[in-house]
Amino acid sequence: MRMYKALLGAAAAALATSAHAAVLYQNDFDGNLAVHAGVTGGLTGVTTLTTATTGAWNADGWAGNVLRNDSQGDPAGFTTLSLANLATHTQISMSFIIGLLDSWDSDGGGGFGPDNLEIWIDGTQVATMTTNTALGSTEALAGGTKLYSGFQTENGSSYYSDVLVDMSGAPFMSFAHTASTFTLAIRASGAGWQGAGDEAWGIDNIAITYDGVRDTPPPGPGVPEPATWAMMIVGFGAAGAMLRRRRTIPA
Ligand SMILES: [Ca+2]
Ligand SMILES: [Ca+2]
Ligand SMILES: [Ca+2]
Repeated sequence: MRMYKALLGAAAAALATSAHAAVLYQNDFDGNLAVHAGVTGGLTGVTTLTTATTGAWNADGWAGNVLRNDSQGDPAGFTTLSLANLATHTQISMSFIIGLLDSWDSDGGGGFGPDNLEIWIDGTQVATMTTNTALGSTEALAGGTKLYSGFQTENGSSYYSDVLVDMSGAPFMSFAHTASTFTLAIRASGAGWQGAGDEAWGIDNIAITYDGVRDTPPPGPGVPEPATWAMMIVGFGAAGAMLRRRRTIPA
């Protein structure tokens, strides 16, 4: 009987994990905005948009409108995505492009650095980024992949390089999560942060998926997918063979 119970447990687990990823939140600032059914909330704080110049970076998804935060202070103002009433879920995966825009001074001296970008999830800072398009010698991209550096992607000037980073592969972008609320917050900080026309950061192509499933229609046994049926049949067959074998052993 223990074997049967184990197999039934495995079959139940297979059913539970057969849910497909759903879009929790998606925004390219060009009209493609999606929020999972029933989820409330959105962007707050600094939400100013500007337009990316036409160039090679457009192919990577830094295109059309991008959110640009050039607020001043140490720390500077947050751009925050706050979502509530998430469906029951266990996992969240994010992807977006970060732009470190204009003249970043990394760890530069003379009072112009450090310049930092902080990424926070649910009230905890998970990453710090910087680059040295002006002063200093440090570039730290928090596990993201540099897509482009060479022009200022908002005005086509080559005086300073904007650094565009695909964050999708960074380790903190996929994580276990079960709470019904979710917050992604990003801000600049550092004693040398000037903001305004000197340094800014931006974000585009936000895509956040999760394994959230609404309980409608009401939960029931459902119909297992073909792969699950195959696993159950193989499993029960193996258990039957084991029981038959056991019966043939002389007492
Ligand atoms: Ca865009
Ligand atoms: Ca600067
Ligand atoms: Ca600075």
